[in-house]
Amino acid sequence: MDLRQLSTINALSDAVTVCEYQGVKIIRIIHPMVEAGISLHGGHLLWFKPEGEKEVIWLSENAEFDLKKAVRGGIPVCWPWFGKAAAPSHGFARTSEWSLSQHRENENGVIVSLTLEDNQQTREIWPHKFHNQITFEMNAELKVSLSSTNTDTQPWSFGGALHTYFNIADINNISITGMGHTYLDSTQAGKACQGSDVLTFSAETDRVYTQSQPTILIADKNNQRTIAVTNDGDNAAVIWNPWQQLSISMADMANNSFETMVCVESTIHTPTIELQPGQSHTLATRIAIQH
Ligand code: TA6
Repeated sequence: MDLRQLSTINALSDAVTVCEYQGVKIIRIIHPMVEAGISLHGGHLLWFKPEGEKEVIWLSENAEFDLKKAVRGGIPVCWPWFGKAAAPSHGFARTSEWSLSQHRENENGVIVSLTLEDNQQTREIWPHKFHNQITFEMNAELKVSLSSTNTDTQPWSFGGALHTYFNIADINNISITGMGHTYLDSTQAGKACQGSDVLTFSAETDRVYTQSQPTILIADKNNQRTIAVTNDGDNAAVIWNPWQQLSISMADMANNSFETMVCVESTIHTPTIELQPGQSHTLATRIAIQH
């Protein structure tokens, strides 16, 4: 199914429409500068394509839209924890229903904001009150900002990630720079390791880089472009490719589709961030294409 071709159920403006796929509401952006899709389930960006560019974000051809699990690909919002720090893995935000709170557009692009607040379901998993707003600024670049506010009477701590899956031509012919040298290797139970300046891929890679530069560059040689990822409000950059064996074990990934994706994630890992009542924190990622 090509999600870009879904029929419109509600036109909100010239550039912003609502469509639906298997019960999942998708905010679709078709603007002279950019095309994008954002699922209200998970507050999850599914595709992003600036005019004249190939898809920047990878979405699995076997992605499952069932209003239960997180969609494989796009930008899952992992919150209020990263990974298996608690259950469910990567938190509940990526499987919660977000609300559209704002959309704006002009000739330069489109801005869409969604919100998620605590409710009975979230409090059963995590007993705190919060207000989350995620804002997608879409033009030739994409900026995603997740702002979390403590609306409770007690402090709480959180972690998470904007778990971006990037679309690349061939994992065997990309290199990543700017992620720093120091990392925890999740394929070796979080062992602290030292790497080199340039990261290339030839096996499963799952690393938490703790001293990244502000901008990480993915040189996608076969696509003749570089994707620049500038993260903010994070304390780690997670880089992940499952390689073949793990892909085969995942029902929502085609066996060889690991070849065309890599995750570079703006992450709050360790330490987590404590917010006092009324305090906010913004985790962001800015994605730009360079030729
Ligand atoms: O960010 C890397 C990671 O935590 C990996 O360990 C891998 O499990 C991946 O995320 C995907 O997790 P998911 O829960 O979406 O299958």
